[in-house]
Amino acid sequence: MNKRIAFILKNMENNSIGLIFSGEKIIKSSDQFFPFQVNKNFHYLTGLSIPNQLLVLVKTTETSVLLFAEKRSALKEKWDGSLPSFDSLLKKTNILTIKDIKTVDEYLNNLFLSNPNISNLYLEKKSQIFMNSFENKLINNIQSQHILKANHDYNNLFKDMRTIKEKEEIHKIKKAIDISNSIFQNILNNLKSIRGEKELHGLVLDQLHKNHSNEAFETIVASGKNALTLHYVDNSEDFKDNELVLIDFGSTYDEYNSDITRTVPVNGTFSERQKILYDIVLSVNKEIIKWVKPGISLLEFKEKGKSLLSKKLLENKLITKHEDISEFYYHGLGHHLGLDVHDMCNNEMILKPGMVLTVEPGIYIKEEGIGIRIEDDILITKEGSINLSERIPKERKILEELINR
Ligand SMILES: [Mn+2]
Repeated sequence: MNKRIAFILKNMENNSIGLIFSGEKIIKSSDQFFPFQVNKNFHYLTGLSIPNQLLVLVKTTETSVLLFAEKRSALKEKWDGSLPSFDSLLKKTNILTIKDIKTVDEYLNNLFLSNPNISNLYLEKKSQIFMNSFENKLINNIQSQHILKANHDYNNLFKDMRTIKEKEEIHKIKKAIDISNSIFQNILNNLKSIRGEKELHGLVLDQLHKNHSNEAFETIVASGKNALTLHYVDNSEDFKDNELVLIDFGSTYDEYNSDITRTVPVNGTFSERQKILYDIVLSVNKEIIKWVKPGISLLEFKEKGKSLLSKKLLENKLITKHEDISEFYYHGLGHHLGLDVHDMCNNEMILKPGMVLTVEPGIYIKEEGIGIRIEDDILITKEGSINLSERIPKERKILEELINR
């Protein structure tokens, strides 16, 4: 049994059953589906990214682990490609009991019949479950047919495990960051010939695909005043001379993500005003990375970003009192990064070695139509932190040099 599944089982109460679904394809329109996104908790335990599967964990006098999966079918294969055999699922997951998903109702009925003491149900509480989904139906059936005294939220167990990354996970995040680095170098090389946001977005997509990667989230290419909108994803405007363009982009590598933001002048040269503002954000980005270490709470981390930024804005007379910072900086300093871009975390947990966080201070000045954000991905270590995205250029002079080369 793998140690992640063992940890979950160990922390479940006796006489309990837990269900973790891999997820279903979501309909986009008519017979079209969105690209499948696996439930990351399911992937974390199984290493699989296949829809319509279910992991069942049972803890009575003994424990059992079962994987329910779709069986291969010749017809389905003609339309959707082949599914792995149960044998290969066994090899990949080390889960010894693999059953046809069609038999799950029968299995559960027998289980409850032969184990009348099972009274705890573990699920991942989700913000949204689709009413007609297989998942929803199965959960409703269990809840209506069996008396379960407690519904437990699995997320609490996953949060503790998933926030501390293992070596292999850090390796995958680094791989995703490497892809982001090569994309950004490409952007700099081509920036002067790119006409606008859409074309730049196209370059990001092209480079992602060349690297066998995908967008970790909808890429933000925001020039000029568009950078004031944090979730600007239209990416449809042409560049105007002397503008900055903010690019917030992420790559995926084997379900892990990177999340990087850089802000550069479209014509290759920062104006005097842009220089001042850029250097404020860059210095805060660097100071935070130098300062952050184990023992700091997530709240302290966020407050530090705010206080450093407001100090610099005061010095530069952009604001007259600390409280005004919220006019110019209106998002968090960073978040956990991993299988999800905004990775799950226990907000109460202090920073510990093995956590991966983003550091992304920014300033946004409405009157001047300028938004600047610089985001790196860091690993918390015993001594402090390592900037995993160190190699992605952010020094003003180096950016200008690379754009104008
Ligand atoms: Mn981010």
